[in-house]
Amino acid sequence: MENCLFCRLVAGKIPATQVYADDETFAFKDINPVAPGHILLIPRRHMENMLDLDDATALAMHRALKNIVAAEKLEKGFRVVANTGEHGGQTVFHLHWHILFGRHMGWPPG
Ligand code: DGP
Repeated sequence: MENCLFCRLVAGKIPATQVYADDETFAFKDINPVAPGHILLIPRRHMENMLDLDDATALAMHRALKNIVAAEKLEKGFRVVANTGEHGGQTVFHLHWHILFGRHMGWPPG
């Protein structure tokens, strides 16, 4: 999608610090980190949010997540967040999983 920020980023039209890539997914550092480690994992194919996620892409996202957790040595733990829709606080409407790590996470979230 031409007007989607993350589609443009996956296509290399917007610079990003890549941390992981495979045929179906792409991961990069968040431009506005809210934790010492803040990675965004996205499907290469455009889909708006979690509700659009098909089984095959969900598996690919989970596999990518596990690869990133291993590569980043996140044995102390991490948090995955998928802000969805207006009340969920989503601002970029291409599905993305925030992978947050490097500190203790508070609860409840804001
Ligand atoms: P959300 O609010 O959940 O839709 O998260 C969108 C995230 O995307 C937010 O944490 C900031 C990040 N972001 C927005 N624009 C860019 C960009 O151009 N590059 C990178 N690396 N991250 C971006």
